[in-house]
Amino acid sequence: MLQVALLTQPDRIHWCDGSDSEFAALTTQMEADGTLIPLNPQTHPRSWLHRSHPDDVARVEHLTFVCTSERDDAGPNNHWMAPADGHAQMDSLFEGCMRGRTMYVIPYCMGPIGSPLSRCGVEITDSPYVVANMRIMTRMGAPALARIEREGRFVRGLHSTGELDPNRRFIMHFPEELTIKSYGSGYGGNALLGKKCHALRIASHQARGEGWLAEHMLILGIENPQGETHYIAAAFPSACGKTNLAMLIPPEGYRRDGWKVTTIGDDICWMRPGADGRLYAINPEAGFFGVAPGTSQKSNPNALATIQHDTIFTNVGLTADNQPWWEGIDNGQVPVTDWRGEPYDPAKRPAAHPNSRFTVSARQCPSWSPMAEDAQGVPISAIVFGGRRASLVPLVFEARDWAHGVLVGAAMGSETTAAATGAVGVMRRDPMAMKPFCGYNFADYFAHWLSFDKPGAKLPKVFHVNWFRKGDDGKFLWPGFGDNLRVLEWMIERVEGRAGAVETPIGNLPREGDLHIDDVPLSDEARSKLFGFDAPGWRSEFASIGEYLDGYGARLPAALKAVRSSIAAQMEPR
Ligand code: GTP
Ligand code: SPV
Ligand code: MN
Repeated sequence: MLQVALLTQPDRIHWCDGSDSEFAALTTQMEADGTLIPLNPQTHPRSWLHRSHPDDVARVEHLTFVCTSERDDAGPNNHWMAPADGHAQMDSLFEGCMRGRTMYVIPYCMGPIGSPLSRCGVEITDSPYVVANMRIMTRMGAPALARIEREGRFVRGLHSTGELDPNRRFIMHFPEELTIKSYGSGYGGNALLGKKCHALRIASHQARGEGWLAEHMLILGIENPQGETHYIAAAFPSACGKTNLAMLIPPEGYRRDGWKVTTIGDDICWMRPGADGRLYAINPEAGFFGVAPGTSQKSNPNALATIQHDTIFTNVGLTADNQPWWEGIDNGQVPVTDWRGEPYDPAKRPAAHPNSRFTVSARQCPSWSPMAEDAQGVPISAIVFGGRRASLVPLVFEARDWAHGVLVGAAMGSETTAAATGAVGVMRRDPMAMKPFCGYNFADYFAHWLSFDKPGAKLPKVFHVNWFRKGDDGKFLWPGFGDNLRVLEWMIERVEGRAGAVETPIGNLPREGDLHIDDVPLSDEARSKLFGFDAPGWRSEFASIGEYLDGYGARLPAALKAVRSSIAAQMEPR
């Protein structure tokens, strides 16, 4: 701490206690300097709009580094720098950067304070916006500090918004030292270091050594009419539907029959085997940093209810009476000001940035589960992988066993979104939705996943879904959102050994009759594409998966290669 202050030269140091009064003082100060714009107090009490710098609106994968002593330990999936060079580069940026500013010291805990699965960290930052967001997203303040003092081990994070110059911006990780240095961005995953930097990149590295998993997954509970609850963890890439699925409201008939969905987490999942051999999961976060565009009473009523008060909105538009607005909100209102603070002109830009977000406490969510505070975590019955695939990939299929499930995750592909800077809509491999977040070599990561299959293990079943299959007209073929429960129901029935399926080389697919979709209007094209297996298409997909995996060279586990080759061989025309 002292060293950091000597390097960065702040005028003041503030130790964050996480209290209400501290939060109130910070927001008042940010209202005064324009960092936060208060929203309409009648419609959105204690809520604000923050406009970020227009060049600082998303994660920057090309400026994100994993600095391990051996280059190969970071792997082809990460940008790498030698730790000494990384530190030198970052420290020269940090030199004197907090002059005239306040340095905030944020002790935080990722996960319930009393859980053995939780881990702590301290983020030092010069951004009061980061402090306010970390207060919502983590267990921040005195109880975290007490745990840190007891344990002595914590992740060290240093952050400065710097000049917000994209040419002087780096997000650097030193997993061997449990250290993060982030400079030049104030945005979400670049700056709230507890989130992607700690809970995924550093934690995944730590988890490998300690026998657990840190994943980019939502966690939800499904209670059936018999009152039995199954927990499901699902990995979808950024802006591909985790928040929406985690807060799913069952279709009407299901509600009438007594189905309930509860939310444990919407972005990150830490899992480890329990004494009974099952995987137990916690959500290390305490809030949601969710995508605003597309959130409506129709698509995600739970999210909309959650963000009616005590919410920070970043980069959304405004109505004439200071209500937040985004594309797809569909509430009959109109924006007058866009996310850059200029008069709204649809010819110029959308009102809300496509990666605009809300930060809100998870406790405000109507579907929030008390089990999210459970120190032992929840037992996972099924793991779901999925991406945005306009073509080829059916609605759902089931992996035959754990090793096949690991291949299904490793082979994931998805079209890129606005959550990271760069082109949108380009298909890329995003294994387990962790391409931007795995803090070590993917080859070792796949081996780590495979290692969970050992005597005594009672592993979840693994599935793959695609809510984003399009028809010849370019429109989504599956209604998605609440109707996704129909697919989750099939998974649970498969877990319980009740539902039927057809075997194909890529895994087990439901027949149309295995899903309750009688009241879902689906065209013949939709039915054949959502439930069909396109052999020639998958043959070339498997060739492409093979080429991708070959990029990991000799480190790639032989068992994974063997699963891929055997499926590819089954698909060869005879
Ligand atoms: P991160 O917070 O970036 O990790 O993303 P996320 O996976 O939580 O994404 P989120 O749930 O916010 O999804 C964002 C986008 O996916 C929005 O454009 C949604 O409208 C769209 N989306 C979510 N679920 C569905 C679905 O079932 N069908 C379709 N067609 N779109 C969906
Ligand atoms: C993502 O991009 O996957 C997010 C948002 O969840 S951020 O916190 O910016 O990483
Ligand atoms: Mn995410």
